[in-house]
Amino acid sequence: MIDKVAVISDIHGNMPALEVVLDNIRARGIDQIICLGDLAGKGPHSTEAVDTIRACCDQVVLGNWDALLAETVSHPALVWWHEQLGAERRAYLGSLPFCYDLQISGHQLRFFHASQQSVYYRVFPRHEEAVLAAMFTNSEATGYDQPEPDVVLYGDIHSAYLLPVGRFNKLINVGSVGNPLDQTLATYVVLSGKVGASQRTNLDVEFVRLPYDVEKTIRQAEAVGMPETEALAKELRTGVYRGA
Ligand SMILES: [Mn+2]
Repeated sequence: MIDKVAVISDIHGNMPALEVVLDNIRARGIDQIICLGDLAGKGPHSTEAVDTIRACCDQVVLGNWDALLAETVSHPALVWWHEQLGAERRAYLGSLPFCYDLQISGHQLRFFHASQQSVYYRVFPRHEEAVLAAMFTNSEATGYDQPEPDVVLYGDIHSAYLLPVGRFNKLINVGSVGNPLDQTLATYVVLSGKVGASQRTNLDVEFVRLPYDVEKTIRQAEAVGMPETEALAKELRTGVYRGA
């Protein structure tokens, strides 16, 4: 019996994208969902995204936007999302753990948002080998209780990839559900293997890319007067980061 685990990240308040992904997960009979953070902010449906993720995910870890929006904010755009979420959802976001560890098919997997250091330390596949290798080490943020992983899954950069690091390790970015910056498709990963098994067998990694109604998200952002709607619209339509 093979277990299937969906790994989703960076929803950023985009419900049309999240709904398409969750429909796809249900259709595949996947029974476990892990979310790598950035539930809210940037998109128009922060409250619905937080409530949906909370209800349907087995594990959720903290993202940089979650950490930011959980705090008192002064930037005018951030205030809009901060107020929309309300105190109870902000407390939930602020309570999310930094990382999650799981053994599948004899592999030690670690899940976090951006890097082993911090939700604010961003790692791209073009980074030097030492930075990539450090992703597989224990740190103050991850804690030192768990064995170091040989497979790391993260989000944050909104661009999916799988890269071997050193001889034995695999670094996987699961891409973004609601704000993809590599293609204009909602992206997530399906892992297939034996959850909890210490014996080494095959761990399969599948990247899933799904079209969704981009224009619906943009129309709804415009309708509620969301800040920075134009920048988001450009990103959703082109898959190119606003700062690029
Ligand atoms: Mn993000």
